[in-house]
Amino acid sequence: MPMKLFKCDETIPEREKHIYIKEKGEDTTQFLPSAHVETIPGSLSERGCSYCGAKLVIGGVLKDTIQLIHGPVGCAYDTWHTKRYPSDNGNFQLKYVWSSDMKEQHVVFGGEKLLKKAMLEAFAEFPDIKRMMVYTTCSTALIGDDIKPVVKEVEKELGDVDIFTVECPGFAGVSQSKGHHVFNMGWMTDKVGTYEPEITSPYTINVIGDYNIQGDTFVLERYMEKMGVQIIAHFTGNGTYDSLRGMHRAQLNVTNCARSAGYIANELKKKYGIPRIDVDTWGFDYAKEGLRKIGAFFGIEDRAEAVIAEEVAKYESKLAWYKERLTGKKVCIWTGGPRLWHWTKALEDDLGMKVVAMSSKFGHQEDFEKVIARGEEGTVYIDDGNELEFFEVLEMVKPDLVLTGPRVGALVKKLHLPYVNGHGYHNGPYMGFEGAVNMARDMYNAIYSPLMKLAKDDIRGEQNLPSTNGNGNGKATKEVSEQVVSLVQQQVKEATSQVKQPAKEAVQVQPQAKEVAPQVQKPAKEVAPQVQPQAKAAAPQVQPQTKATAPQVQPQAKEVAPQVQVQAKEIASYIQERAAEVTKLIQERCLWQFHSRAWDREENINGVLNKTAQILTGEKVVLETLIDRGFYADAKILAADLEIRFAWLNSMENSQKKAVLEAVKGMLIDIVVTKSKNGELHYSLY
Ligand code: CFM
Repeated sequence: MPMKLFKCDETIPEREKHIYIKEKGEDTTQFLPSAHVETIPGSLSERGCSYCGAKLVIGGVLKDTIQLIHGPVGCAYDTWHTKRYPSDNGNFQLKYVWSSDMKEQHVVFGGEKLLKKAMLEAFAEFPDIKRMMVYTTCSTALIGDDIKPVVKEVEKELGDVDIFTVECPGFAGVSQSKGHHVFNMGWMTDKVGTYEPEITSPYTINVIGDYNIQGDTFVLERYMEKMGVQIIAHFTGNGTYDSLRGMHRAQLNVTNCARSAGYIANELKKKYGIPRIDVDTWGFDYAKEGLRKIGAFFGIEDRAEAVIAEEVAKYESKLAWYKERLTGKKVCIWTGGPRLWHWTKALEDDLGMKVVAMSSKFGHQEDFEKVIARGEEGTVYIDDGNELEFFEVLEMVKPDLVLTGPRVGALVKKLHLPYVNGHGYHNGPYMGFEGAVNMARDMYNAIYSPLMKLAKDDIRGEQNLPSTNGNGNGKATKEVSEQVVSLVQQQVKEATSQVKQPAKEAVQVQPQAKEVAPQVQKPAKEVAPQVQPQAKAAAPQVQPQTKATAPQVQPQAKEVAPQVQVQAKEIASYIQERAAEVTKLIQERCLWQFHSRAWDREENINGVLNKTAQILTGEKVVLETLIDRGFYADAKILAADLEIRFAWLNSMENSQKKAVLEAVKGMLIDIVVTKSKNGELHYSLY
């Protein structure tokens, strides 16, 4: 019974569809939590509203744009500086927000005049700012205020301003996810292609779905600068309004948060033929992989390797220090959705931690496909979790740490469990190499801090200490405070004694730590002896069973002797077994198989695996279009990974390698398309 009904949900049994515990041998064709559907009445969801998804997550990040919220004042305040996305221009976006401050009279008589007045006032207050976003909210949408004509009037009157209208009231969808969608599609239709950016490098990209949480974007920008790659638009971390209007001029879309911004990446591919490469920007190994993909796309692998070598030399030993102390620690990840799949393997592979429970506020089934493919058996996967479920799951899995937001974090703290802010971070950035170390440091500090242990104790009772000095003002006497201090010191000593203090030299840079690119590491050859010698003779017979034999051997088929047919069967099952190994690896590591729609998944599976076959067999790889190069970049990383992990590959005939990859295609299409339980695969609209 892998779908699980928690005790606390007995009165809302529908919750069973949303909670899954992975068991051995299962994949997402058997079980996939229901997701991105209305919250069940009675379940205290922690989701945000759709307007919030557009304003707080995406639009509000821009550093040069007036954010005007047409509605009551709370809609503006509650989506203002609650998120920590700095910019390099003095944090304009964190300092200011505008509201039309709607009141009852406007609800009764209409708010359009009020909106126009507010827009003109806002531009007048900041005469240097010529860009604005106007958002509708529940109240203005319900009374039917017609925003666009007002926007046109203001644009006409002022002449030199550009305004984007976001019509996504709080009730537009089941969660903030709808706001992402509306913003993406609106920007694509209204604004992309209306501005020509200055091109300063032969290598141009958009970075899509990164919001500069505590400086993440700055880290990525530095890597790209070192590689000589120009970021045309960063959607939307540290971004400007006009740079996002020029997104059509990039050669590649590097997509991080596919949930909030996969839509615009897909539209740019459909309309302008710009390929999309998905990356995981958190985690040491993933950071290497992302840079290598961009390097491969542009043929500047050496530059990517140079950045990797420099960063690894700086941060590897620090990460190792934390790994030693975090290995085996159990962690929960309870955030929006994508960070579940971005982080689970990164924490396990980089730091040896064990991810025991994951909860997604608003992820779609696509996000669960990704996270379940990457996640461990026995891990609990929850969609749209409620507070009582959180308490129950903590009891079940007994984690050492929870990565979640401050609201749920406060609940967790009441149980004297440490939490680290998985949304806005404790002390970021968390992206890239330095970010992986920062994140490890915050988790280490949280887990090993004595505070949570101390919080459980009532030291007054234990030590029989008076709590006041008798004057009724609640001040402890000097003597008493000294006793308290020494008691706390004692407990701190006990709590930390199990951990060695970080030796200074341990966190210093070890320049000798060398980073070897995967393609350079030549694995020892290991032949599958009983099969290999038969390979040549038997290869043709594989054809009818696997649809997968290299075409050039077909003409010999008739000449094969009967006993060879038996051998061929063995070969075929050998191929199938190897294909299953490769499929498992791809399921865990590759994001291209999980794009939002069936056609896109099939296109990627065929495109990447065809190129992988060409690379592995030494054939010429045709790179005519940008889309070809996109497939090639993903294929190159995969081919290198396969060669390292699967020694049998190096001893195979080319025709067999092709047969394996053909079989992999079939298996993947089965899992992520034909048998997929993802209800959105065939939606025509993104
Ligand atoms: Fe993307 Fe985000 Fe996230 Fe998100 Fe978010 Fe966020 Fe998140 Mo909080 S865009 S989906 S709507 S990665 S705010 S920066 S951390 S829930 S998992």
